[in-house]
Amino acid sequence: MKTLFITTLALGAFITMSSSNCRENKQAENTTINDTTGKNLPPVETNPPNTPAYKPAFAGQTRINGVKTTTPIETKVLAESIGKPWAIINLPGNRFLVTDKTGFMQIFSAEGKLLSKITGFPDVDARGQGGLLDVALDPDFANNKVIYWAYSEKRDDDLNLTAIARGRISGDEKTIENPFVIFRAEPYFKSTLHYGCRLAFDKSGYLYATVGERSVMEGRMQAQDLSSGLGKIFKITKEGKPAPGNPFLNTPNAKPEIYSYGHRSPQGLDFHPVTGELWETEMGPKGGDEVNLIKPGKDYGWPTITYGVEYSGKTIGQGITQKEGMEQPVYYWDPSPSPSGSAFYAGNTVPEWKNNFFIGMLGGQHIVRLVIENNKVTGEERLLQDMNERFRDLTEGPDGAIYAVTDSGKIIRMGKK
Ligand SMILES: [Ca+2]
Repeated sequence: MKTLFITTLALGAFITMSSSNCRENKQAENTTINDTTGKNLPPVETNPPNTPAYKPAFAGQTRINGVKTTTPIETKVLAESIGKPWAIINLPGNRFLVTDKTGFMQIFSAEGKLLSKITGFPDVDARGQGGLLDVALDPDFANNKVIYWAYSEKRDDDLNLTAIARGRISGDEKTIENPFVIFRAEPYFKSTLHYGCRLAFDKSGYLYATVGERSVMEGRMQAQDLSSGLGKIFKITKEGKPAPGNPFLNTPNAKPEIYSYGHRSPQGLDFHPVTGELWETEMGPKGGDEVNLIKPGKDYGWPTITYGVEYSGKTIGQGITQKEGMEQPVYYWDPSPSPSGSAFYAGNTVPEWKNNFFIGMLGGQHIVRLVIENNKVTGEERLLQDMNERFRDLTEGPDGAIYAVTDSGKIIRMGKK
């Protein structure tokens, strides 16, 4: 095991050092390899960047030192062929609630046994990246059985948008009762891409929701437009009204539900277990996937600034990565692993994971573990790379393991051996 590990390290260092890119060579020289602590390893990314001309705004903003979990970990496939899961969250009673993109939800035991299928949701537009997306429990769920979900809603004229609805799970846990839409991220658009939409409640009972810019040029430009609901993170009440204190309540023509703007395709959202701050993962263009620390009223730059380029290789806008008044990502990836659902690890079962940020990667086909100290990323690890799965979402279970769902329809548990 150890021999294999050192061989992997040596290979990684060789690939890094043999690259023609100066930035990478410098990092490799400064790296002290320590295989007993699992820290200070070479950066996990060894492929050349798409945009070598773009430099990070600060040290450690990309290609940070690698880390490796030293606690023995085991991985188990709990369920297969469950459908097209998009989100997994904890349910009371040591169970999981899993959404299915095609328009229903399922309840699973911690062992991966299907306990119930919940139907009766409003129709979803499941074309492309759309469908029944994220779900969140009402903070008083134990008493009221109310849930909130995000989905793509289609009109008769074929236009669609991201909508957020609420409803109650029936006593037999087979249907959704009294579903109704509390918020629509208007305008309606003709696109089947970049809906968002991740949901998260804060401790005060306000709901945050990410909405993408629909991947068409007109929508992209609206990410900077406060009168449009595209490319935004919203903060709303349980009734879908603007949260009190929202940053643009008094700005003429601005949507009062907006919390932050300038987002592209944000599919991960969670609160840091210690600081309570809101962290987001966002799919950027080619070479510009981001992790952001979300603050009220801030502009996260899309499409004005980005570390990525068009899929054709063409620069975006003026080809700039920084601008006064626009937030820098805490971390970015180039090439793009396409970050999806994410969760902080708040447990103690794997002590070295405490307060780390775990992110499911789609194109990258792994789970990333980011060590975060003082709001900076200080280490990165790739987990479950050998499974060849697109990891759509993940959550920390009550047993201190990570539970993930994949596009191939699996539920996977990764926890202490
Ligand atoms: Ca950004």
